[in-house]
Amino acid sequence: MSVISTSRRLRRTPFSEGVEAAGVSAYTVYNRMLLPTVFESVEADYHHLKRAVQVWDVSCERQVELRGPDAGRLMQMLTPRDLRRMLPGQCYYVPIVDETGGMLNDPVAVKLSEDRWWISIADSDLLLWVKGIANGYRLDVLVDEPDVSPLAVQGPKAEDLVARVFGDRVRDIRFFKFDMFQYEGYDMAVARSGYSKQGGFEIYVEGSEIGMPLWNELFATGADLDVRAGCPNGIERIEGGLMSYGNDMTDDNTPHECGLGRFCDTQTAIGCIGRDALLRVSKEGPVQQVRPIAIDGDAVARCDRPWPIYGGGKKVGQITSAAWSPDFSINVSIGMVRMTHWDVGTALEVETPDGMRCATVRDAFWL
Ligand code: THG
Repeated sequence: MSVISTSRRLRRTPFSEGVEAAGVSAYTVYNRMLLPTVFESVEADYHHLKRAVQVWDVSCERQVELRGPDAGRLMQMLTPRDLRRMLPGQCYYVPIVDETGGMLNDPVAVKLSEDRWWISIADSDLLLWVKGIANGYRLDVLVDEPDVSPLAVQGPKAEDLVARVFGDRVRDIRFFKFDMFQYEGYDMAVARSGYSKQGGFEIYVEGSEIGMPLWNELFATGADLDVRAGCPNGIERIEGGLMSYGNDMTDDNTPHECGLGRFCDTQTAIGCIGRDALLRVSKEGPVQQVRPIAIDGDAVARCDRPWPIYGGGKKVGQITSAAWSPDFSINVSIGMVRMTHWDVGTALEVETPDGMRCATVRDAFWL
């Protein structure tokens, strides 16, 4: 593949200078912003992430801010997850659905206070949908994209590194909760969350100008922890079953098809715009669903288009993400599979770019 030309439309981030100095070797585009995908190599980055600690420029996880008396009401209109028991200081993984129950995004909702929320979005133009709803329903709420850029610190040594910079109080933050900290006079929400299964934190950096000072401090303070620049890792996230919007799911899928039924309370999520549609489809249940799938043979190619899945000679689904896993010595993948072939242990065939491969539906890759 050739290179992508940059311009003002492809936004840099407050940390781009540091990412470049650290020797980034590939980017993708996410919410019209640069997102690093490789530093040393995807495999070297993977081993390092599981062993030490990495700092990730995930500024592309843009925030849609809701501010005003109707912020909570608007938030509940967007998702079938029941938000009534959510408290300030909590983060919720929330499916966002349209009027047909189709997935528009799968962000993390951050409740700052009753009338101030951030929606930390995956790769789709959610701001436009949210502005449209707020204005169409004449809600008393401001909707915009603030100058907030998440910086993730991930890996087994993440807690030690973040504690050195923000103090031991970060150790008390529980999974999917956040607390407020000061850095050089700037208020920052620090959450225990992130797009890996290795544990870690996300720092919501408000004010681009404080980005590089914080970046540099993390590296200076963590030298003995072997801290390196990293990024969401294509192998590790498939192993861990973390879904990628636009890859593993689109607006053609319901949350239930995406395996996100556990984040839906469609009966009680009063006000959710897709509620009626979801109540209708959830009566019968989904006819296809996302599954972890092991693909036999040596390392597969990069999955940049869906690979057809066959069962008994008929097409029964598609693989949407795949990678060779060094730790499990199999190709790990995520696919959407028809009900007739989604049981654990079902034998399948996958049409990869270099030929047919045998494959098996798995429970999870670590089982
Ligand atoms: N962090 C923040 N914003 C984000 C992401 C993130 N925006 C884009 C993208 N990632 C959104 N998608 C996800 C997908 C999975 C998770 C978070 C965001 C995730 N899931 C855990 C899981 O499925 O095991 C835990 C979910 C839970 O139990 O609540 O972490 O990573 N700020």
